[in-house]
Amino acid sequence: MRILTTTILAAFLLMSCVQEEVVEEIYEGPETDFAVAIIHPTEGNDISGVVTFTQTDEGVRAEATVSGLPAESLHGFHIHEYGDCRAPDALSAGGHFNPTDMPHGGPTDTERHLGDLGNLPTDEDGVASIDFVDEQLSLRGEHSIIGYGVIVHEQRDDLVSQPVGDAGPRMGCGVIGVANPEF
Ligand SMILES: [Cu+2]
Repeated sequence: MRILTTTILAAFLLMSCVQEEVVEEIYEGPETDFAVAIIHPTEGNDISGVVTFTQTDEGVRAEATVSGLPAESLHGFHIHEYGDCRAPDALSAGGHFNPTDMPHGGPTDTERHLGDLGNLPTDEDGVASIDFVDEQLSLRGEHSIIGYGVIVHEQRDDLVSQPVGDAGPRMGCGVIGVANPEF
């Protein structure tokens, strides 16, 4: 009887060890070098666009083309904390992606939300095209941007006002997904 009890105890101990190991494994998201977000218009707007993110040795290269915006103007451009565009005004995407708990800033500031990508500048046709490398972004590890939201705002981000740069309502929303590298 004692042997049986000891055996059962040993089995329980072993099981709890195995369980702990599983719990301690940290999920770091999908391994990819290419991500993409399709920008859909919020209610009452007619913008559309594509944003791609490519992992490089220097950081993440962001390339965006967004059309249907007002001509010759600046529009706040951020990664937001939820990849959730369900609300007609895209407020479901929440605040800025800010896993390092920093104040709002511009993309070249050391103190910034990781999601602070600055502004999209439009041409005379209301089309914004940008291509830059963000040294602080990553498609890997615990601060990976995969799965979060991309928002295009109606107003200019002043890069200073807390917590969101006074960029106004959201004109477009997209979700950053793993891109097909062969597309
Ligand atoms: Cu924003």
